[in-house]
Amino acid sequence: MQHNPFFDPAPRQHTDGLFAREEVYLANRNHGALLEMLRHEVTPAGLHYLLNHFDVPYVPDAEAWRLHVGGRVSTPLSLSLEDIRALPPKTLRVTLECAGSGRANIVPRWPSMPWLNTAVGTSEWTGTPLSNVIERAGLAADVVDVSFTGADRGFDKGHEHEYGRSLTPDVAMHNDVLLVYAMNGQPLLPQHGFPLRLIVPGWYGMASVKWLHRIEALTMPYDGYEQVQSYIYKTGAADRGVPVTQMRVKSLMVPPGVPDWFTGARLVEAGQVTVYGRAWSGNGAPITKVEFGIDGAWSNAELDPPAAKYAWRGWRFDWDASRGEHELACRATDDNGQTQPLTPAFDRGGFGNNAVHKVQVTVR
Ligand SMILES: Nc1nc2c(c(=O)[nH]1)N[C@H]1C(S)=C(S)[C@@H](COP(=O)(O)O)O[C@H]1N2
Ligand SMILES: [Mo]
Repeated sequence: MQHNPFFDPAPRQHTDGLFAREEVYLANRNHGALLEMLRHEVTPAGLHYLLNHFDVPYVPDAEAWRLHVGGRVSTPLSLSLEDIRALPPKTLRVTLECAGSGRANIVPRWPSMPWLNTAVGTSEWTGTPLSNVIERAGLAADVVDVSFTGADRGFDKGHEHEYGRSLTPDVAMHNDVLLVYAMNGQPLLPQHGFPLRLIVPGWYGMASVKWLHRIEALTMPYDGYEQVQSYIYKTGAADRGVPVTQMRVKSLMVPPGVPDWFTGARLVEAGQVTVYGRAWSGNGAPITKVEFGIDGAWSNAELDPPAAKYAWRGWRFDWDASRGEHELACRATDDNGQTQPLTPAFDRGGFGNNAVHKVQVTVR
């Protein structure tokens, strides 16, 4: 490894103490959804959660942007946005969730972006299937992996890198994996990948590389930092781990009532209250059931009509709120029979926490 000033940082340790200044720094630069805005079926672009590892690249002139396609291809390409916009367009409504959403609710927690449970949003993503570009370049028969590199660069645990991820050729060639230039019908916002990003529907967000400027066809598995050292489920230090891929089944509710400014504690007036929420899963698996929990007793919520394949599904529950303290919860099940756990499983990096969402309320 090249010498760098962050080569041997003080190793981070799991903690269950107060949030550190470094976590607050990350939470200021990144942000989650506002749960009340789950009422929107498509998240307004400015309310979409944000997760950037490094600095947002400054791109003053999108027309000068080039996407380079190289490695083991028959025709290396250098494509402008105009070239990409000339390819057959496709729009998909896709729910994106950060694999670290819920990290701060795991005890002990990994010091990183301290997500509670709001790193999720749904957009109408417009671009062209990635397969259109890969076919034009032509993969050699011995290609086993395709890497995607963003224009943002920095360090993690002493490793300097541009943010990069890979997909196996079968996933990369799937018709729903998109090279995207528009979000909700508008050019991508700078923080969401302007001018060009990948969207890998059904997968946690880390696969959807922003500020995409290089695609490379490889004859060996890609060994970029974010692929092999970061997004791996691990239960212990010695665990070789399992790569993080598809999203796990999950649901969230719009907390009813009104909040206390500092604590966020909720106050609800007694009587009929409709509680709204959304549920989603990975791999385009439909949501088949959402249950609503009141002090540990579960009943079925009412589902909205089936949603777009990769988008969250709305649900509602009519709750007769009685005076006192209550714990509300929601729990989704998908078509594969997967159901959310009541409590999070431990994961070293804090990935894949799909435990049920609980909200404490006081009813007066
Ligand atoms: N180039 C680049 N792409 C990236 C990231 C990044 O830091 N750099 N973050 C990834 C992660 S971890 C997530 S969850 C999503 C977040 O996308 P959003 O900020 O548009 O919601 O982008 C992914 N793509
Ligand atoms: Mo993420």
